[in-house]
Amino acid sequence: MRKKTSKKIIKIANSCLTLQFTAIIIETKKMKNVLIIGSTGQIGSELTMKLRSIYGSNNVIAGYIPGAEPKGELAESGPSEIVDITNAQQIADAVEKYKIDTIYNLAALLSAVAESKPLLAWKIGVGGLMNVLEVAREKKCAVFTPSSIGSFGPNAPKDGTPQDTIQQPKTMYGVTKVTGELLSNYYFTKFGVDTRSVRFPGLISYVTPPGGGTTDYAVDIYYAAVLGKPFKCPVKEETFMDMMYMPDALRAAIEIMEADPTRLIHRNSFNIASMSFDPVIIYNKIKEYVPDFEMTYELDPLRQAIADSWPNSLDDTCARLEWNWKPEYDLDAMTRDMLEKLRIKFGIK
Ligand code: AKB
Repeated sequence: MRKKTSKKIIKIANSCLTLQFTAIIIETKKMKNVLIIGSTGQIGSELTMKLRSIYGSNNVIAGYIPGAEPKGELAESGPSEIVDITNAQQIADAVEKYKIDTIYNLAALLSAVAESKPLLAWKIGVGGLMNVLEVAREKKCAVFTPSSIGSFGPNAPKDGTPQDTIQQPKTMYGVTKVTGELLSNYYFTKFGVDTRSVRFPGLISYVTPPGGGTTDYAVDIYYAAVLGKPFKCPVKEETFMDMMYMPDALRAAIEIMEADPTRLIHRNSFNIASMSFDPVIIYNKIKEYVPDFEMTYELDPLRQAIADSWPNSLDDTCARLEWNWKPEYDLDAMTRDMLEKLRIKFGIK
């Protein structure tokens, strides 16, 4: 009885805070001119469009590397600039030219591909971040650099992994993410650079496919279901990982940068979570809407080993308390939306 009452009070308090927070975003947008490094990737392509819709098309600069140029709406809706994260001068020039106050650093190799290219993963993830932080220190920019569930390793508690716990990843990806968190905190405490971050789970979206991640199967499975193909799952049953629908992830990336700094006890990086499932759970959910969908297993030993070293689910209490983080999509809502949007994308009735 007592438990129920206190839950209710927390719920009411949280919803009050949400209202108050929404008002703060509307009244005082802190980001004026934003540079996205890695704007054509899985997160960047959608975040750039979302930021343009909030802050104005000309105020959000799509940074890209040759060979990964913005296309279509992304190219037409606002300015873009070649910004290779491994080239500090290019970052500084873009910041100067567009009077940038906030940098979204989205350049990275995902977990599975980083295992085959560890030096490049370090060069981009850590060397690139140092370039961004140095420019940010000189030009007084705020910096968002995503971390990941991959920043934890097998020594962290598996379920409800706490905000502050052992981070001893076994992958190169995780090593770069933990290093990135430490460097970002260092630049905040030492130089006052306004660095902020969230630990993203596997991100699911119908827009730009991910490339080389361990959680990619949770995107691929929807494409197979919509295209009427059987799906070969690369990780085995009971492999639980945190996942999130892209609209929630984009909101998190924006809300953390707009959050009231006086409330932030943590900075780099916040656990955020919305759902955790294994292949059986997502398959059964899709089957509710696509009854003849079929899945078999064809294990990828690398992805399985990486997934086994990661948490099953994170505890995101600190993000909820310090900046009112709250996901909107659960597995069912995400599945309905993914299937609908992919059917539209492929012209399937
Ligand atoms: C990956 O699988 O590498 C990423 C991640 C969870 O950071 N999606």
